[in-house]
Amino acid sequence: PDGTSSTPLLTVSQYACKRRTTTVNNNKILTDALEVLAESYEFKEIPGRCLAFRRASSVLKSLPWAVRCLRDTEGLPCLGEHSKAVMEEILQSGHSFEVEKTLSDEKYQTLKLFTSVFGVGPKTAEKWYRGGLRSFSDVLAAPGIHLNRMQQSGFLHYGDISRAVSKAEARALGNLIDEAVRAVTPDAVLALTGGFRRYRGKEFGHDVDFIVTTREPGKEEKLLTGIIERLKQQVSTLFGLLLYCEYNASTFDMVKLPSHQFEAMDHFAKCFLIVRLEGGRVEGGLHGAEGDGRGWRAVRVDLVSPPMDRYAFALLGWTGSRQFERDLRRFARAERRMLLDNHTLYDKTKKEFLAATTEKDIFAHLGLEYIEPWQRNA
Ligand code: 8DG
Ligand code: MN
Ligand code: MN
Repeated sequence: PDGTSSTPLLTVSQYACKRRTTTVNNNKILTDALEVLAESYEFKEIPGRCLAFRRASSVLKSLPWAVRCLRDTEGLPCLGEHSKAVMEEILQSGHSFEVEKTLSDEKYQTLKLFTSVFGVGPKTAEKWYRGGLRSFSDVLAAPGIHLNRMQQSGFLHYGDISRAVSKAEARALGNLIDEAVRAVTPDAVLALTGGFRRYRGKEFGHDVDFIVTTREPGKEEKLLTGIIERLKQQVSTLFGLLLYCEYNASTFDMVKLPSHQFEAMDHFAKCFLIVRLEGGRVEGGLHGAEGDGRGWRAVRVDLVSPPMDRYAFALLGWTGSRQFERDLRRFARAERRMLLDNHTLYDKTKKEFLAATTEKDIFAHLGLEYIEPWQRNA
C-alpha cells in the first residue's frame, strides 16, 4: 500500500463475517462463473472444491470495485490457482471454457433442473439421473418412482415457486402471517429473517423466512402450531391459505454443544409452507400469475420458532447468507476457540455458554465488528 500498486488499500479478510457485502456485486460476471463451478462440484460431491469456488466468489462479491485484470486481485484471500485461471480466461476473452462446458453438460443441466423442485435434493436428483430420467415428464411418467408429499407439491406449484418473490409480495405475506400470529397471541414477536432481511433494494427472494416467538417461556411451540391452524382455517375464496405444510416439532436440547458441522440443521420447531397469496392484496397486482388471470400465486414460506432466550442465535443463523454463516462458525472455532450454531455460543477455553439477547451481543462475544444484515450478502 504505497499508493503505486493496484493492491487494495484495505486488507480483505478471508472470513466473510469480517467483510461487508451488500447486494451490489461489481464482479457478477466472475462470481456467476465461479458459482457454476461450485455447484457442479457440489453435484459431484466434492465439497472441498465446491467450497473453494464459493469462497473465491464471496471475496469478489465484497469488493467495492470491479476486477479488471488478475493484477487487481493481488493480496486478496481465497483465490486459488483454479479460480484465478477461470477469472483470467474470462477477463481476457469474455468466457471460460470450463464454465461453458459445465453449462452444456447434460448431467449438470439435469441435476440443476431436478434440484430446482421443492423437496428434491442432490441425492434424489442423482438417483433419477442414474435411472435414465432427464426431464420432469420422464420423472412423472416413470414407473416405480415414489414422490413424497413435499415433492408432489413441488411439482404441482413448480411454476409459481420457481418465480422470484418480490419485496411487495414479501410484505403482503408478512401482513398475512402477522394477522395469524396476533390472532393466536397478542404478545408474540414476529420478525422477517433470511434473504428479505438482508435485501434493501428491489431484490427478489426464493421464499420468505420468518422467526416467531413469545415472551412466555415454553409457549413457542404451541404458538407455531396455533399459527398453522389459523392459516388452515383462513379460507381464501374457495381454498385454504395453506397449499402445503410440513411441521417439524422441536428437538432442541439445551445440554447439547454446538455441532462441529457446517450447515448443521437446528432443532427448533419450524415449518415449511406453500402459501396461497392473493394478487389483489398487493399494490399494482405485480405478482398476479401472468397471462392466466388467476389473480393469486403460490409462495414458499419458512417459519422458525425458537424459545425467547435463543432468539438472537436463531435470528443470526437464519438471516444468512449461507456463506456468511459458514464463516461466522469457522471464525469462532479457528480464531476464538468457540462453537457457534443457531442455538448457542460456547467458549471452549472458559468452558461456558455465552448469553446473548441481541445479534450485537454475539458479534461482541466473538470480538467482531457488528455487520448489519444488509452487509451479510456474502
Ligand atoms: P433466498 O431465500 O432469498 O433465496 O435466500 P435465503 O433466505 O438466504 O435462503 P434460505 O434458503 O431461505 O435460507 C435462509 C437461512 O436459513 C440460511 O442462512 C440458512 C438458514 N437455515 C437454518 N436452518 C435451516 C433449515 O432447517 N432449513 C432451511 N431451509 N434454512 C435453514 O439455519
Ligand atoms: Mn429465504
Ligand atoms: Mn428459507
